[in-house]
Amino acid sequence: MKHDEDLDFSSKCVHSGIEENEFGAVVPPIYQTSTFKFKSADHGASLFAGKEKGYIYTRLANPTIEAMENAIAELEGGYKALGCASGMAAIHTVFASMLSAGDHVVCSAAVYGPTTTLLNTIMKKFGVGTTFTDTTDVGNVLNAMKPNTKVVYVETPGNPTLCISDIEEISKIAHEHNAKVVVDNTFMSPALQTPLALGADVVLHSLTKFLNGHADVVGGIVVVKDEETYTQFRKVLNQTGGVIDPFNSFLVHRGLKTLAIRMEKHTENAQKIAEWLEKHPMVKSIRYPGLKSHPNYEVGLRQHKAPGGMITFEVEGGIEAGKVLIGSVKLCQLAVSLGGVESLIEHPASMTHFSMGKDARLAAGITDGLVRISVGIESADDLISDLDQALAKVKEVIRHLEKTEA
Ligand code: LCS
Repeated sequence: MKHDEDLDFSSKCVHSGIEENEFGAVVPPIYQTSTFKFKSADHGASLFAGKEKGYIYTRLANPTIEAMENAIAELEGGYKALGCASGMAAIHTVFASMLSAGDHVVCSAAVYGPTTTLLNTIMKKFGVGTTFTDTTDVGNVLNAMKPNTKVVYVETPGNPTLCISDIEEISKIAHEHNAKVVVDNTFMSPALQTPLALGADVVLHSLTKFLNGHADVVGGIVVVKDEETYTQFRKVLNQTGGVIDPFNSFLVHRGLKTLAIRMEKHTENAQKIAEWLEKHPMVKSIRYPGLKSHPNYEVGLRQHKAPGGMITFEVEGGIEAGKVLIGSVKLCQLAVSLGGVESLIEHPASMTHFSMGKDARLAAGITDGLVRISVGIESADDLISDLDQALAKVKEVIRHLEKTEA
């Protein structure tokens, strides 16, 4: 029998975080309780004083939440994890724990829109400055570093441009400048990329996406490397209160069991669809980390195990044509979010990245015509035939417009 740490990733997905329980239940119970009874006044006081281990109150700790946290910490190769109410709560927990007034952050230009907004509004209000830069070029990271830079924040692949930043090289630069590296690993999941092994200090996720995988939970997670960081972050999360609840933790833990096979199928489908789209005459440009045409293809090959389930592309005919496309798909659903078993399509400029403003969007390469697909686990052929009929509609509309203009 292999030691736990030698198990294959797919075996870890099924077994991580599962402890023996009273009745031998194969699936751990849901402790849907806000509070825990003390055995005596002295016992309560001793738990509060940290003299004894045990549960007190679910905002501070809960066995169902902890089981899910331990599973993800193991999959990411970290020390421990902190379950948060959403991906944004995870990002806020990280910033609030690592930064003080007067500190500076270097952040990838292409990140989830509200991450940009959080840094530009709330963190700015508390005296934290940010330089946004294209982190796919490590030279830009070096140029952006200041004596007060405490955090280099990287999302890779970036939402929605799928640009890839070199975690190992960026970590070297950050560490030479006494700054820590935080990676948003939402688009890859630990099945495909483990940033801590590449030198990052903290990794976080929107659990809402691939980790849960079934579009029925909003949650977030932060994974850290050592006890000191864990204690520092846990204090902030306990005080600010943005914790995940037991039932959502249970659902995420259930979703994790199939993470390895889901990511295989997402990738297999996305690769087929991207190769098909790349050859389609109505597709003006396409970004997928598994295509050789991707500008950071080589970094991707070094850094991730597979290119994942996200594709962005632009159709001929600009923003209006893009709207026709997303309004014409039938199997793909027009919705934001990503990483679930069902395929979703959206328009970043008017939806997920609207809050950034046009200038920041263009600086990050998010053009108005860009369309993003989160490829699900349906049949790739069915998805291709859906996109084919939608692209045929785009062609019809463009022809019609050209005729009326002529
Ligand atoms: N990080 C990334 C890379 C994300 O894509 C998202 C959400 C978050 C963090 C925040 O997570 P949440 O608080 O929503 O759990 N991304 C979304 C998207 O692209 N469409 O809708 C949500």
